[in-house]
Amino acid sequence: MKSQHKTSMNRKTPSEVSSSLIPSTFVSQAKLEELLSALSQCRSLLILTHDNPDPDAISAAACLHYIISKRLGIRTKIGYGGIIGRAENRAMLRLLKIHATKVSEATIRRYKSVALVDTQPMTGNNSLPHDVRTLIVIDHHPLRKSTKAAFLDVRPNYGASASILTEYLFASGLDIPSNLATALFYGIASETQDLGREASEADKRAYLALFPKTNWKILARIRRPPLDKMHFAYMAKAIANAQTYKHAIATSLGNVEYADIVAEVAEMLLGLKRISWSLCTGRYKDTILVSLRTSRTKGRAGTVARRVVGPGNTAGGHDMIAGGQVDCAGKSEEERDQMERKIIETFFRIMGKQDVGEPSRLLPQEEKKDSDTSKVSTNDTATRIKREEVKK
Ligand SMILES: [Mn+2]
Repeated sequence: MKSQHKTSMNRKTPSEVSSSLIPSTFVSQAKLEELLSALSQCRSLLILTHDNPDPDAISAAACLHYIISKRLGIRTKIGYGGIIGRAENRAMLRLLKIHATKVSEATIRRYKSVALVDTQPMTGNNSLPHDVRTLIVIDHHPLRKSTKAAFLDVRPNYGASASILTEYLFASGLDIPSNLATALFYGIASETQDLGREASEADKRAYLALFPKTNWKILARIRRPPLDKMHFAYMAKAIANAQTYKHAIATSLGNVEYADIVAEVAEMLLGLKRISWSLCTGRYKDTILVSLRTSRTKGRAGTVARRVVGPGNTAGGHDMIAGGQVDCAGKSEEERDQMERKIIETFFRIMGKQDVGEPSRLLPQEEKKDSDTSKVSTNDTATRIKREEVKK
């Protein structure tokens, strides 16, 4: 069925695809009305994403916000629990004028109605208190048994939540502002690596539908944002600490100022020749964050991530991208270092199966310094840069 679909699509020119395939295969009006009627009793809505929202989550939330405010006039706010640190994501918010704010648990509790986008209750990557009910869940991660909502649209076969929301947007018949189209296009493009990673036919359809409305100049500025010195310090530390083992690479960042650098590093390391798995750890507040990437299309990275963090901790993901969290509250810095090391050891053990063998460093040690001094100096650099940035 899937391959038949593919063949028929290949025979068409792009314009035929956009005119014939898009309207009939997108979500129906009825589904959109179902979404809107779930909100009939509601006066204000909080759209909550995961704690460190990526372009997929940000654009999906912005799209839901747009549809709801235009169609129902409900006061709607986009919130997240963590921090948006990645330069691309900050540029996205700024250049596309998307308003998303950090929300505390108390703020979340003030809202009677909450919509979760690109995440689900109790996944460990969002700040929704476990006793707060969700009105709406729209996501593309595998459906959890515990996920309940008045309106639920979870499609694990989609590569991006932005693709799901694009369908609602087209079904709504509303004007599509260029900023929103650009956000959704970037959401799909970055989540699927330009349709090369975990993208389905549905993602391609959404991508094509948004293509003519995308602002390419703004998109180029989002993709190449100015980077602060911190970014380079993290990259330096990631590379200095990186170890390889068979077809896997892993590194630890220690304390980080923003969580999404952990995913950024995991993605960067996957670029190494002959490597098909990468992992990065970093500590943000009282959590050790784990980010996992693989180039294997059926890699079941989510399953590997759950084994890496171990029982009692949360993890999840798709075939090629996954993440997890390990609680480290009450632990000393030394114990936290040790926990990060243990995560990497477990990862390498999984990668090596029964085989023995030692991981080796990505880069040879610098000869003039011993390992400890070089480690301390990278730490110092990061701290010093942070101080400088704060002064500015
Ligand atoms: Mn996503």
